[in-house]
Amino acid sequence: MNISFCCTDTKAQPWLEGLRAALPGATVEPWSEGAAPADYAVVWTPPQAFFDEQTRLKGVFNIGAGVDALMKLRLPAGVPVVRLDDAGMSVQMAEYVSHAVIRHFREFDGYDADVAQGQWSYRKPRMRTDYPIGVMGLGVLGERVSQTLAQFDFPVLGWSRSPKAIDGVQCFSGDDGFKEFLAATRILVCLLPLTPDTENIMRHDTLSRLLPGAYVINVARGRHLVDDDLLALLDNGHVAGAMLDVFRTEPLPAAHPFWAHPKITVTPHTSARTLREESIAQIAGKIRALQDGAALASIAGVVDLKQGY
Ligand code: NDP
Ligand code: OXD
Repeated sequence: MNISFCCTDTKAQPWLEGLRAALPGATVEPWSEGAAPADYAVVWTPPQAFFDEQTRLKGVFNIGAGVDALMKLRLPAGVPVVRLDDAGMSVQMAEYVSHAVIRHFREFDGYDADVAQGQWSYRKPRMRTDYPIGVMGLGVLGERVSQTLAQFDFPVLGWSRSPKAIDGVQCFSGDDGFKEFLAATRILVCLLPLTPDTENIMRHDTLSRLLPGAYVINVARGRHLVDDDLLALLDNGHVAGAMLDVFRTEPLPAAHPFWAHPKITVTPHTSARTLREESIAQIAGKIRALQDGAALASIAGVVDLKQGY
């Protein structure tokens, strides 16, 4: 069995060693143009040339949860694409979003500023009921995040394509539920996959529907958010602030207004990192299962190519 590793912005050696150790007997090599076609591919933002050379692939494993970069390519017909299914990301995402929510709700930025000036200050405690949190996307990550936030006694709402029932979370779905969801949300968390249906979903008319003094947390993809619309709503005060981990161009260009905006906190696409050991164990387990004849339906994380996630 040949496994080809084709991941940009990734140190290949530890992955190659890990995959070789987890799949003894397999040949695991980094891809280079003209290399022998592979049985399985382990990829992150590969070039089209990689797929153009593959004639016998049985599966493509993406070392991230989001497959938007793959969906832009011409993939070999009939080959399953499998994304990471949690692999240690949901707990990181729950940490990040809880941090963002609590930092905003408890006004820790304000306290930091006061302390920096040597001031011992108090702010009036806020009511949790005034800060309903709406999580867009209730998949592997969104479900864990919404359940974690509910543990802090915030009112939590969730929105997904298909209807869901999650303890402690008021669930909405589809186009019909979207406006109601937005109108009841003050802190908005985006955990949607990037697809033609979700691109630019956070724009002027949708963000305007949030409760006044809204707060925006984007941990999904930069193209979910229309940057200028967020800036305009921060200027007019409808949105009080934002914590953003993902951007249309990454790294965020030095001249981008988000860097220096006093109401925006920027982090460098780090809310939920791919954990190498967990990911290798997950991918190797799935390759072994497929080799042993497991049904595709039994493999978690197989992408619905029609839906694009
Ligand atoms: P999942 O596929 O498990 O969940 C996606 C959720 O979004 C599902 O609930 C799905 O609904 C919902 N959804 C999809 N399309 C729509 C739509 N048109 N309208 C309403 N809801 C929709 O993905 P994950 O939770 O694993 O990951 C989510 C995204 O997070 C990834 O695609 C990636 O972009 C991003 N991510 C970012 C990271 C970072 O470090 N910043 C790290 C990891 C992921 P339904 O349940 O009905 O299918
Ligand atoms: C992912 C990411 O999709 O890290 O996994 O953004």
